[in-house]
Amino acid sequence: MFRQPCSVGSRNAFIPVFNFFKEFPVHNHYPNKNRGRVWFLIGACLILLVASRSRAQMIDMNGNGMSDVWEWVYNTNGLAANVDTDGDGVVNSLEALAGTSPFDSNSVPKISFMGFAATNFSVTFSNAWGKFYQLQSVTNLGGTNWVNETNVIANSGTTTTLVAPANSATKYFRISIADVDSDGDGLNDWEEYKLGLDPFSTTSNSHLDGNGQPLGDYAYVTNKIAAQNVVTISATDPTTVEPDPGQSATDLGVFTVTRGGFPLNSITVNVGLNGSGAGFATPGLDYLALPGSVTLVAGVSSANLNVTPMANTNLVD
Ligand SMILES: [Ca+2]
Ligand SMILES: [Ca+2]
Ligand SMILES: [Ca+2]
Ligand SMILES: [Ca+2]
Repeated sequence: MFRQPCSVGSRNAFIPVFNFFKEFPVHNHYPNKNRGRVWFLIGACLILLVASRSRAQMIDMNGNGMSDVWEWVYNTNGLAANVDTDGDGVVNSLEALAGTSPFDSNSVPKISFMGFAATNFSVTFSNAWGKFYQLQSVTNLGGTNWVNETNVIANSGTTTTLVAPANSATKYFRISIADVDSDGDGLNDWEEYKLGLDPFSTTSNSHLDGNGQPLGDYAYVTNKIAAQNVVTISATDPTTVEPDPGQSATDLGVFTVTRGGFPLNSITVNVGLNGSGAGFATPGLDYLALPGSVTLVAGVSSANLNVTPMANTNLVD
């Protein structure tokens, strides 16, 4: 389905081979059925709605049609799929497909440059590693036979450039974004990059299964995500000794706050004491008071809380 194309403007005179106009974003609505692919159109100011091929594999343990990895990365916490939360023209389910943030209108499939030089048309756009981008063209606006000009799975930098020959009097271009599972292990390439895995190896997690064989990446990820952000605290160094008056503490106690799963987002863990009075050490008197919370930023799975004892000042000679 097409919207009417824009009228031909003066830019067309400078780029006679391509009736293209730099008018973005053009991706301001999508049908719900378009679940396997995001399109953003270049080369003409029209909106394209396209039925999709089947979706590539992804981790979707909560069955909402959006990658659980994407949900954790952006902390979406039950965000509706068919709503455009940040108002950038892309509904959340398609932000998930593009690997962009549903809370940031600047995080969106976006063209940063396009140009026509000699015999080629090129377009540069912000990328997400592991996404499959195709540059496609059609020679007339009503046409439906889009031709794949070139494609790439992004795996470097922050932008990708695709180039197609300018070999027709008129060409309209679009870029499609889709997930791809290069190694067929059930995790798409974008997820594997986000989780620090190799999208071209099914056993890249360095763990062994119960039989001593390399653990598959899919099992590894689903096991870990089942414990995503489950927090535990342990006394990694359970004893500490108060120093003599005038001395600094040399033997600290240590609590370690650890979260399960992958450290994809920042979380703050509240910590508290569960006793006071006789028999309990007193903060600010027996030891330096502990903070009331610990923040584990993205990329960090655990943090230590040191317990620093204070010198006895009430010793009786
Ligand atoms: Ca999901
Ligand atoms: Ca959006
Ligand atoms: Ca966005
Ligand atoms: Ca894979």
